[in-house]
Amino acid sequence: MYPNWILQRAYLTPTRAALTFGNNSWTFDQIKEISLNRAEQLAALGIQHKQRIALLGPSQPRLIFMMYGCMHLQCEMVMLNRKLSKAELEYQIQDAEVEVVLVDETDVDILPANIQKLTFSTIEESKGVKVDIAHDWPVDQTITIMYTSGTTGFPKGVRQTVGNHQSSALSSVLNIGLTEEDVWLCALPLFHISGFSILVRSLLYGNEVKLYEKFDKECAVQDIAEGRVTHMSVVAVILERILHGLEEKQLKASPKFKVMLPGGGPVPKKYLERAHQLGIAVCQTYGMTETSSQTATLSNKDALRKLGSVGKPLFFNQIKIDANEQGREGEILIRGPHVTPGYIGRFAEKSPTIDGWLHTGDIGYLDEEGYLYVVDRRSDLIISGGENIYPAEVENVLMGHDAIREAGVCGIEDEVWGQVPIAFIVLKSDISEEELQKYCLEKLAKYKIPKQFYVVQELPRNGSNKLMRRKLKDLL
Ligand code: S0N
Ligand code: AMP
Ligand code: MG
Ligand code: MG
Ligand code: MG
Repeated sequence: MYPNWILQRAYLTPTRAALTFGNNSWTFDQIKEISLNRAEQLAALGIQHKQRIALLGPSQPRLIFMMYGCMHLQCEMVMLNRKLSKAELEYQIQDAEVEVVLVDETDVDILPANIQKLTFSTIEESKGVKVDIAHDWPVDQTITIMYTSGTTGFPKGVRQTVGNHQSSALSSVLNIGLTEEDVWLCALPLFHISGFSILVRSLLYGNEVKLYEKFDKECAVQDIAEGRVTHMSVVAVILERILHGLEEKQLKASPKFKVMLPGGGPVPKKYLERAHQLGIAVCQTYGMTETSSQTATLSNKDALRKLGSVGKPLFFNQIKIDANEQGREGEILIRGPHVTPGYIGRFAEKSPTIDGWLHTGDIGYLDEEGYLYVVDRRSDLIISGGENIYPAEVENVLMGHDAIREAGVCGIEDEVWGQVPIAFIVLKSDISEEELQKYCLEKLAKYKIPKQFYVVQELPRNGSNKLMRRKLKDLL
């Protein structure tokens, strides 16, 4: 058993700053009080101990208080991505067998109409009832469930347990270090593990989180240049915007700024070099939903010597490469206490590991000193601005249209987003680009909609009629 993180942190350091949002701040004790109140209010509205619920809302303190209220009730929290279409949200809500979605008023219209909802205001304004709050949590208790796309085209709900989050946070600090004076800037979505893991680290170490509702270039540049924050997690697009902002204003990072943690996809070497020129200590990291964030991270000391590497595995973790005899490159396999015990819903029976090793589908190699390089992403995964797009998912949607006989989707390089999807379609009957766009908007998150549609006579297929996605680009 492990202590309820919220109660334990408030007990250890009640008066320490926990959270800042705009001009408002909360101590750990205040957060405990508010979240206990939420737990009582949720219970009064019929939310049961250990019930699986879903959450949807912008990154504001009230979302965090709601999540912590759920955590006191030991609920399993399905974290919904605000960028998804109604159809995609409906799939996740049904797959997770969630009965009720706790939703911020502003996001009610994002949800399908037929879903049972409780708005944050309803909860915040209700009168609570006394509930038993667990002071200890079992290591295998599921805290969060996050959906990540799959090669089959159906997103999988990944369990992230007490043990997964804790070992992730612990190995993170063993590597990059953290003190009680540190302030971690959280501008990544809380529904992704990149954002949520910042909260877990804060509860475990007692450091402050500065929360942004969404990434804001001007504010981030000021916070970094003036030393108001010490750590920040970013994806490549965000890193570039910050670098640009600093360069534009001829500013440098404050010496108080300690670590920039870019991950979630490849980071162009140019960005890393520019960051160093601006005095930013960058530690490139490799991690995923299935590992509750970082698995390997490059130390700043090695940042230039090992430019492009994602570093060595963190203390509790092991990485090995499933390479064939010819070369040192192969699939990256991961083992450790941060690896998910499994999926929920339609993939519940599918084990994420084989003999304890998570098969990532990413291709990489370890150099002679044991540093990991990621050379190619999982199977056909497209990463646009840190958001994942599986071609199969988009293809399934396209082929669902009556006018489309076949569809093939792949990624192309993009200056802004790293990569964007494009589609090749074989038509059954005519369809306008406009109609196609409208249809896609109903079914897919905006970032998943192909930037270009190319009508072709046939798609490249192999002898067994399987689509050869890697050959799609040759059709251009
Ligand atoms: C990059 C972000 C901030 C862009 O969003 P922005 O600028 O706020 O855009 P909007 O105002 O919302 O929309 C404007 C237009 O741009 C389109 N758009 C938005 N996002 C994308 C996108 N990603 N790709 C393509 N287009 C996009 C909108 O549709 C809109 O279009 P129009 O104008 O036509 O309406 C935002 O995308 C963002 O926050 N991205 C990051 C998401 C993220 O956190 N990804 C990481 C997920 N991976 C993990 O969690 C595992 C790895 C991990 O844990 C980690 C990752 C990073 C750092 C550290 C760690 C760690 O291990 O700790
Ligand atoms: P997600 O499913 O959103 O958690 O995305 C995780 C995936 O992002 C990994 O499996 C990799 O394909 C990719 N990824 C994460 N970090 C890096 C990195 N530093 N370099 C290259 N790819 C990365
Ligand atoms: Mg994923
Ligand atoms: Mg991603
Ligand atoms: Mg069809």
